[in-house]
Amino acid sequence: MDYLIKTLDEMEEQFKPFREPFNRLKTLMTYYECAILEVKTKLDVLNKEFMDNELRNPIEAIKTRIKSPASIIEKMERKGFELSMDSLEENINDVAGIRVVCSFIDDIYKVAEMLTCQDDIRVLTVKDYIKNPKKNGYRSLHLVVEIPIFLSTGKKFMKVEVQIRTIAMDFWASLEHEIHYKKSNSNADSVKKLTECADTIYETDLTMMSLRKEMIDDEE
Ligand code: 0O2
Repeated sequence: MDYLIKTLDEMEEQFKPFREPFNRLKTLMTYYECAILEVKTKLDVLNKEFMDNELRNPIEAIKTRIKSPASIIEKMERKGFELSMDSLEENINDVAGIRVVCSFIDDIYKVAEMLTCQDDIRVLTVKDYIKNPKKNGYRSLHLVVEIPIFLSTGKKFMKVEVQIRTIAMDFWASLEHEIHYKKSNSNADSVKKLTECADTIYETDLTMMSLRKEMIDDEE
């Protein structure tokens, strides 16, 4: 027993240098979780108001996630960033991620505008992969925003990445993420087929949007 206690004491001593960074990381992750809650509440409020005014929800689903430590480290190494807590906060924009799935393409831009015009939101970057799709056909609107969270010690701005896309774009991206994204053994034929699927899906999205417009015009 004495032996065990001695060993645990030694272990505690050995792990001391890791305790401080580990606690800091845990706290930082909690802050990112709080930032997600803030942005998600804003989106829920907008969706409810939209339902009240237009009798439909522009937002089909909201998915949230905190990036896993393994994925954070992989990204920092891939992009050549220093592996430190400050570098993580500074360089990794998508530790807190929110994916907003909309019904129609024009809903994406409505939701983005309604969110970013709020005066406590700072927009850091906008990447429009719908107007400028990636070579593989990936389409989505990416916003990196900063939002204040109110802690007992004061206000802290946290970064959140908001990805907004249609149901169809989300279907493609989810499957492509599983089949191909980040995989090194890419096969030219499957890449080509995935791109063709993305383009077909986009055409369908455009058709769905014009069908909805025609229906609205007929009703008026
Ligand atoms: P994961 O596993 O989804 O978390 P930046 O953040 O601006 O410094 P980054 O991260 O290259 O640079 O930005 P970008 O292009 O906006 O991409 C961020 C995220 O978008 C990715 O995060 C993916 O979630 C998604 N994404 C981007 N391109 C693709 C794609 O071709 N296919 C799929 N399925 N998703 C994509 P991660 O961290 O790379 O991956």
